[in-house]
Order: sequence, then structure tokens, then C-alpha cells
Amino acid sequence: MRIFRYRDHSRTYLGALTEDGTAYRLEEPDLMTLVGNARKAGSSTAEYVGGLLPSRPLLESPPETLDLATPLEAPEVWAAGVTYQRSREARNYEATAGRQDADTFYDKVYDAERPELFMKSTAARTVGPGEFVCIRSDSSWQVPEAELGLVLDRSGAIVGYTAGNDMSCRDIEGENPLYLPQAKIWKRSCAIGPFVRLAETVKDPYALAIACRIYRGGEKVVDETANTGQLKRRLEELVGFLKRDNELYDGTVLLTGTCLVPPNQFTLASGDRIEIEIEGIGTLINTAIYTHELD
Ligand code: DO4
Ligand code: MG
Repeated sequence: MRIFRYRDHSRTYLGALTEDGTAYRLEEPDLMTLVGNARKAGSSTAEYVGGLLPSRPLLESPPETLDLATPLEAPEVWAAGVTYQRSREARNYEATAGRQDADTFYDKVYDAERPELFMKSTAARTVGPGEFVCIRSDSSWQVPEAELGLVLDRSGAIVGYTAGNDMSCRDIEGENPLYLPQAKIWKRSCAIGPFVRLAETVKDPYALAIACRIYRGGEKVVDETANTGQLKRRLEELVGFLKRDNELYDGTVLLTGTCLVPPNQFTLASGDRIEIEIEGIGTLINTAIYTHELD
């Protein structure tokens, strides 16, 4: 069972997509309300939503043809870093001018007990499917990072999974790790969606294929694939560190790190179409433009 949101005549609606591809409009305002109602009824969210569907209107068109929004308004998006060997290699490359033999803090964090976790985005900076993501005007080495996103409640329980894009500036981060917030956070530097697959309907979150495709002028210029099976850490481990002495809000999203890095010579250009696909969860599509091109 997957949950999504879409706009229609200046209203935003919640929708549910069943395993057989049938979509329904829901009356509830948001995902976390469904989760709360299901708990009160003593059932899983998927069972609870399944029970609602016979009385809810069927959507004639497939969700992909609707004006999709973020699947939830995540108050905060956090992100984990260097959780895959591929990310460790890429971070070392940008920080050491290509010398792969250096023992960097990226090597250390990959093996350390404490993971790298950072604040990635707020609701106002996070965009949904079909919206523009932005590239910075002061970076000449920018990439999308395709990541599995965990949707959490305030206790840190994983209520669902979504696709996320942790837009990143490799040159700014490579110049000095203290620049990380500038390499990671700016206007529209994060995208999530289009679906949240309810956690209880995902058989194995460590066996999901992830793909990142980038098209320029209609031509595919990046085509990378990986699998969440390559994740170095357990999901509960990442959430456990995020919760420590911290306050989580219902609907917080934790991006779990990237396993896909475009070739080193690649940088995003205005007009690039980015597709991030996670098996069983969905495909997040955004076009990159400079912030000054927005209006
Ligand atoms: O160390 C910087 C962040 C790395 C990151 O965002 C990732 O591995 O996905
Ligand atoms: Mg990342």
C-alpha cells in the first residue's frame, strides 16, 4: 500500500495506491493522521487504509498523471552520510584531489560506531515530484544523491519509505568539510516522493534496487544502479543515533545515504531531468534549474 498527495483545483488531497495499481482518494488530511487512526483502531496502517477503500472514490487516472505533491509535509529532513562504500570513495575523491590512498575522516566515519547524520532540509526547502530542484550559482560540481528515505513518527518508528534526492555540491564539500551545510542546504535542495510505501508492506528494505538517471536535452547522460543491500548500517542504528537527546516530529524523514554517484566529470546543468527510482516505492522526477531562473 502506498500513500501519495495530489493537487486538484487548488486543493491538496491524500490518495492510496493498492498493490494491484488501483488508486483512491482519501478523506484524511495526511499520512500521519492515517497512522494515528490505525493505532487507535489497533491495526496496521495498511490494514486500516485497506478497510477504508471500499467507501472511498476511485481515481480514474493513474497517480503518475496527477499533479503530485510531496507525499507528506516533512517538518525536518535529516540525512546520513558515507553509509555506502561508493559514497566513501566519492567523498575521498573530492576531498583528496583524487588520491584514493589517504586515510580520511570519511574512512573513519564509515567504520566508526557513530554514523554521520546532518540536518538536510526543512519543509519549505523540500520539493515534491515534478517540481524544480535548484542548483547553486557558486558551485561547478553538483550532483543529485538518490537515497532511500525513512518516514518516522515522533518516537522514531519507521512508518514508511520514500525516495529522496540529497542535492549536493561536491566542490564545496571537498574544499572543506566545515562547509557541509552550504554543500547540502539551499533553496529547493531536497526532493522527496512521490509515494510513501507503508513500512509493513515492504518485505525487505535491504533488498531494494535504486536507480538514478539524468537526461540532458532528451539524451540519457547518467544511468547508475545499486541496491540497498550494500548499506553498511542497519536502519534502526541510524534512527537510534538520530533520536539520541533529540526531539523528533511526526513525519520526519531520514535519508539513508547515497549508493549512487555520477561519474566524477559530471555536473548538473540547468534543464537536466533527474529520475530516482526505488523498487516498489516509486520514481521521483525533478528538473534542475538555477535559483535565479525560478521567477
Ligand atoms: O559526508 C557528506 C555527506 C555524504 C552523503 O550525503 C551521502 O553519503 O549520501
Ligand atoms: Mg547524501
